[in-house]
Amino acid sequence: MHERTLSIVKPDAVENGHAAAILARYEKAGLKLVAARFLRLSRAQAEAFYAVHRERPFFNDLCSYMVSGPVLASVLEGDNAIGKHRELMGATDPKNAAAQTIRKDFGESIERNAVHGSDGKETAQVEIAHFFAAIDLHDYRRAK
Ligand code: 3AN
Repeated sequence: MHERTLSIVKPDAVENGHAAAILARYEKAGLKLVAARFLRLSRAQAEAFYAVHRERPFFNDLCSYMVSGPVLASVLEGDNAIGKHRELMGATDPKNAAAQTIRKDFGESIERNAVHGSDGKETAQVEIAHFFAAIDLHDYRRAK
């Protein structure tokens, strides 16, 4: 199924110089970039983005980390883009992530785990809207 998903290269991976390598993995896997933005989140933006985790014990630390430096947000498109992206990322905790996944290769810890990826169709839509307007998303089919 043709899908779109949100990726965030998190502050640790940007700081450590892995942003381009991570985007290259997406492209190599056949996911197309339809939008990208380099930005530093405000505290309010990070809290809104992670609102579903508001009650979790790690919420404050997670938000502090997400505003600690710039991130590279992008929208990826392709067949089964959501599942494919999560496969490329690997398990939340890099220690448990399979070999050759992004989190295994670039993640530092369960919190500083290099990338974010939407976990379903509805969350993808909501998360994409946190960073991009409809006009920012390239439509390859219409552009042809
Ligand atoms: P995923 O990003 O794999 O979908 P979620 O949605 O459970 O995982 O967690 C969102 C983010 O919260 C993770 N990417 C990670 O940065 C952070 N996180 C999750 N669990 C923990 C934890 N036990 N301790 C610290 N941070 C966590």
